[in-house]
Amino acid sequence: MTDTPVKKAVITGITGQDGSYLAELLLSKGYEVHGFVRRASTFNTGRIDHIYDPEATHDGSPRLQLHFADLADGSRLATLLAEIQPDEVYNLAAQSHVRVSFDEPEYTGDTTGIGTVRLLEAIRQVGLHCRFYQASSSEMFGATPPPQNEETPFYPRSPYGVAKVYSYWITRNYREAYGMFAVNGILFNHESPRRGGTFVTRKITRAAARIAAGQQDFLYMGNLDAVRDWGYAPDYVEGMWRMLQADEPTDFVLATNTAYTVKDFLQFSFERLDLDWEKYVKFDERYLRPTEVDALIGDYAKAESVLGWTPKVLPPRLAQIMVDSDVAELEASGKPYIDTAEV
Ligand code: NDP
Ligand code: GDR
Repeated sequence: MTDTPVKKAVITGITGQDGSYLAELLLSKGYEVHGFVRRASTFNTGRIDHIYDPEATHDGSPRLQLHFADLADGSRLATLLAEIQPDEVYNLAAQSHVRVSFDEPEYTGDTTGIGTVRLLEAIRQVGLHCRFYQASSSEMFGATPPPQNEETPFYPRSPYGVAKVYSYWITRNYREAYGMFAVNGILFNHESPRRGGTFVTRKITRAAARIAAGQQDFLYMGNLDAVRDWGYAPDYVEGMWRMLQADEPTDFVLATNTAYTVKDFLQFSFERLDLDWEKYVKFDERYLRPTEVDALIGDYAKAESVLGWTPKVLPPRLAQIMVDSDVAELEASGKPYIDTAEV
């Protein structure tokens, strides 16, 4: 009897929220995981340090291996892919902040858009027969009214959304032109205690924890009327994996089909700590976007019927999980948090 070969996966963006949860999931399934990390002058592996153990080996190699690679550098991507020979590639790397994409539209286009074709072209040039996942976004729907599903026309409202539309179509084009198993997961907002501090949910839950601890007086915010469909990141990485195990390559929406405003999320978070959010939140126009996405509500019926995927954690439970984590983190740190967020 021969052993089943260990599956190898590449994750770009492994240091981000989703990359860290996906790496945990794939390691738990026995994969050898190769994370691509961009070089920074400070450590950027805080979300994966707990799973990076060079001693955890199989056949003499660590189960999780990290490699320096930037989506700006196509030849580096090709070199690494040729060495690793992965079975699955998950492209999660991006300049992922919508507000920042208005400040850095060209950089966002280069990373969030052209970065995807660099990776696809590297796979093609190396001649790999791997499966490819592209982190597409509900931001592609933009101004098209909800509910949104796989058939909904795109109308992006930011340089980020426009770049994601490019990546969506180049992924479909490589599927159709070259027969690649390349799929788009069109994911609606998903959050967790590992969410970056400048996205609205984490900004709120961190501030609620600090205000309750007497370490912050006010929270400055932009448009509180935006409607979002907020899910839980660990549920969503499970859906990404299922997309690459499907019989046929096709695109899927992952969402919760719930609709809450930013105000609702403020209320869920502050009431967890017996606080009235209206006493603490102030408006600051710096947090407005030149063009806003008013309402995103996803219809995930296709993922449910084909992949058997459903979301498990919804608001308000999501907000409670994040607040509890931020309270625990603040207590563990024992030092005041200094807010330098500009976005
Ligand atoms: P994060 O912002 O938390 O993570 C982004 C990752 O991309 C980080 O690891 C970052 O590295 C890396 N990265 C950024 N620029 C480059 C580059 N030029 N080369 C290589 N790596 C780079 O995003 P999320 O985890 O929240 O999202 C994952 C993906 O899913 C993104 O593509 C995002 O646009 C998309 N998405 C996210 C949704 C959400 O609600 N979270 C919804 C729909 C789509 P570093 O750590 O060094 O910054
Ligand atoms: P979004 O997430 O733009 O939906 O993109 P974000 O949390 O940044 O904003 C959600 C909504 O909240 C409003 N808002 C504020 N947002 C931020 N960041 N800071 C504020 O102070 C603030 N006040 C109000 C925003 O205007 C917006 O309407 C996220 C990212 O993860 C993308 O990468 C991903 O593709 C989409 O979700 C789906």
